[in-house]
Amino acid sequence: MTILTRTPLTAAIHDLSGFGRCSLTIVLPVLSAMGVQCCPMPTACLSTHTGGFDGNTFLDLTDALSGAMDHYRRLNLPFDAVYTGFMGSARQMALSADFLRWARTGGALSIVDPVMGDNGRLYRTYTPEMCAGMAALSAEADVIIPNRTEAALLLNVPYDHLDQSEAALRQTAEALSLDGRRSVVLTGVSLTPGQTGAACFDRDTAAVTFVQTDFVGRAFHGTGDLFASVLTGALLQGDPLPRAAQRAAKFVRDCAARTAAEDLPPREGVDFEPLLGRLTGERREP
Ligand code: PXL
Repeated sequence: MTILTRTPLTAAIHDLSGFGRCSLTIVLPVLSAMGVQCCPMPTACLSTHTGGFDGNTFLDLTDALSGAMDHYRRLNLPFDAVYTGFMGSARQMALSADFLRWARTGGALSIVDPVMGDNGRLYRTYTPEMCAGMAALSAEADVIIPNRTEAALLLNVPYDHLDQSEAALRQTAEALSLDGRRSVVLTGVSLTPGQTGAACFDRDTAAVTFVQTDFVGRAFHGTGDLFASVLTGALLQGDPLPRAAQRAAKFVRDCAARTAAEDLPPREGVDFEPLLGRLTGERREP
């Protein structure tokens, strides 16, 4: 007789951007491929993401999001995780923090990608009030997945002050853990030229480990969302944090290498769809 494991259920609070591969257009297919049921809770609906396309439409969905949260609480949906990303307004962050608190009482893991900016700059729609809201939301998380720009914002230090030495990165990951209360996966970390990856503080072991892969030579939009989505799927499959980060780094590297070889425009994101099958095959059955 085959013993079936229950399909894990995660809420995914991110924007829906039609073209450009980011947020929900990455989160949904990746989690589905990894055997996780994804309940999308869109924060905003855009024609494209805001990085590299002019004139995108932006429909704020705060009221609809609030209604969806109320509905799911009334249904008492048994979320195994709540995974948040790009937010459209400061109010959404406060609503999401409430929702995370509720889901955690039922045992859900809270995973916050504190999406605010990249390469030392804020994304176009982010305000200082929203950055404060993101820090408050991150305080509710079991796991945060900041890039170095977001780490600087969360720690309230200038981006230029974040050192890339191993000792400094170790310290940054630990500082972001709020005295060991939350796990941290700091992305965009390069220990040696030509390499990229993450520094992971695992609250279960209190250890910092590094994952590194070769850097394909070009930065593409949406790699942070792809990394965080694979990491979330792997955690829900039961992987320890360092292994989940390793799998995420490898998948992003493979997709970026393919996209670079095809010479596709960076603003269109990474061409991950043809490689999704690699994630499907990795589900461990009991
Ligand atoms: O990938 C981060 C992201 C998500 N969603 C939207 C964005 C961005 C980055 O620019 O604009 C709408």
